[in-house]
Amino acid sequence: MSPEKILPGINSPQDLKKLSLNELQQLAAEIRARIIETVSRTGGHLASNLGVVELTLALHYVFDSPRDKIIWDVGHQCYTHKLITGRQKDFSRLRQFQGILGYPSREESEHDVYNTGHASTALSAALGLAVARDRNNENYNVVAVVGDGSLTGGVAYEALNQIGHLRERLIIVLNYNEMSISPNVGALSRYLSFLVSGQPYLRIKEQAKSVLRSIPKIGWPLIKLARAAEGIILKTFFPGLFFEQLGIRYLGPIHGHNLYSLIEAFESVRNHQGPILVHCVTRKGKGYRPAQMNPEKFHSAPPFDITTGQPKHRDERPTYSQVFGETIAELGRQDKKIIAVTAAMTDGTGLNRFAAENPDRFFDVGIAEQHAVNFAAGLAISGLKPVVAIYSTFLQRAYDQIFHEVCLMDLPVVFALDRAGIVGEDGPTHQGTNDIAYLRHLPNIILMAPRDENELRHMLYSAFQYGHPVAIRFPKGYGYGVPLDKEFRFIPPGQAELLKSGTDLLIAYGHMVSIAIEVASRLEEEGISLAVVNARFARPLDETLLTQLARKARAIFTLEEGVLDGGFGSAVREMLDRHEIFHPLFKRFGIPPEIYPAGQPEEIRRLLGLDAGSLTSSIKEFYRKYNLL
Ligand SMILES: Cc1ncc(C[n+]2csc(CCOP(=O)(O)OP(=O)(O)O)c2C)c(N)n1
Repeated sequence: MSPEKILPGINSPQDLKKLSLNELQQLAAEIRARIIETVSRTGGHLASNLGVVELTLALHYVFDSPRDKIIWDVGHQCYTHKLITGRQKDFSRLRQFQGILGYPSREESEHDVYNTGHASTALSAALGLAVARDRNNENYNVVAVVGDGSLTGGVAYEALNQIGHLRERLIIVLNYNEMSISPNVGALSRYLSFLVSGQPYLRIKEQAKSVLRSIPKIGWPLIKLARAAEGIILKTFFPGLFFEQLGIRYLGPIHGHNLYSLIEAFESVRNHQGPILVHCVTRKGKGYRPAQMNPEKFHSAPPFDITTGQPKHRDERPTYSQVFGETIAELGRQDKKIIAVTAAMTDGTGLNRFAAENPDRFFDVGIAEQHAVNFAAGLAISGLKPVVAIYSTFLQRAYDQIFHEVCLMDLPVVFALDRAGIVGEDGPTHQGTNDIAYLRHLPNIILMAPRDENELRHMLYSAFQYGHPVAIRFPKGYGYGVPLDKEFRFIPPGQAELLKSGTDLLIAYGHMVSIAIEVASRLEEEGISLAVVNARFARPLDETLLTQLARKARAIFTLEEGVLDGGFGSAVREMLDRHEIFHPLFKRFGIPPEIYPAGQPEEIRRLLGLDAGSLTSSIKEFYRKYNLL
């Protein structure tokens, strides 16, 4: 007979505290099963979440949330936390429209202290909370849980720098699994695995022995010297020295799936005065073989078959990332100066092929978008041709580097902005809707967006020839399955494409072009005639074509999957103003700057009125309102 289920009775972390160690272990198994079952339907961050089940239970067993504050870095590993903090019922609607988010959300629960989604923020936030606690004469623990991948982000070091300086009471739980999304990179990662390997202890012994052996036994002064030497060696090789030297106590490494060890470790640091780091070693995908064997694929998985681990839906069409990846590999074969740079997203951006073919021309810099851009500037100034592939939302991190290091010097760096526009299930932190607005005003930059995956190829080919900074934005997910031209075609900067003639004007940017064509053809049946332009560029705009069409039009509509304020439509409006074309009626369709939820991209487009049906109705309504029919 199977034992009674424990999870249904866990409504808050308080309920954990009544459980025995055996019961906690059973609970961990139930939680794993629940996460696997749910994510197999909804998609989500499976491997990371399976890796922190015991760690999360131990934290909530020892600490007293919400009085004690637990902050999750990135937040993609918060599923166990959500399940035991009163959200079991809603968990089946994880990452769904009007369901619960896959990241911490203050709006959802008092146990979610800090909203996250982007990496490396937990340490700074935790320090802020710790300082505020002390200023307010309060007494609780602040715990930041950060992965070794997120520890590659520069802001984490800015935080460590101040944490070691202020020495506030603060607990850092380092979730070490040797993985970012891909295997973790960099010197610090190497250092952490050195700590885990047990080598520090061996080295201490060996080095101490050899130094002592080399000192002759000639009286106390030399023995003292020997002790001092041993001390130096102990300091040099003492585990966690890096953190210790910064003023942060180090405890570890701790077995991150052993509840007893975890609870003991957390108990022992609970009352520590000052900052302390607990180094826990976990395994991504723990408890589900396909995820354990392939944590990269299961970092963020689409819905999958539990038995086989294979994705449920297969599509013959390539994704934009795949087309980007194949194209950059092809261009890389032709031009050996092309260098690809990614910030911990080799797989996501489709750069695997390029990386495999050109290991010496590929750089994964870690979760370090600012550094990636700065590094690329250095490459470009020396005559190489860097392409920096980063998701639209994460490139926000590097705004000043794009301005100061690339655009001001007019360096030919190509930015490939994947996941631009609505990304769907990951929700507010991941929507790639700001890039047009945050790039459009920067000096020298060329902004482009392909109407389909075939045009992406030509744009990428052209971008390397412009000799200026270029950003190409393209959406998440599948292309249209259009045939891909073998020969590359050069697109001159600022050259738009008139796709259909008409009385009035609909100008679309990027993948919204296909929706524009559909809208125009639906409206044609209603007696509304719209010329349709594939703008291709948000900067420079095709001023010749657009002003020529605008002068004849009674109404102009712009369509983009980006934030309206400062976006593509604004660029067109400003350009018409410069040409003193004031008379046509003008309406922009895009995204208002409010936060909007997670869900399928189609659901969000409908919500925002950006699907073909809603746009057709809105334009018809506009014609009625202004008597254009
Ligand atoms: C600024 C930023 N860049 C990139 C990402 C994409 N991303 C999400 S999780 C992740 C890896 C995090 O690794 P780690 O912190 O070790 O957590 P793990 O998944 O291994 O538990 C990356 C690169 C992000 N969330 N934020």
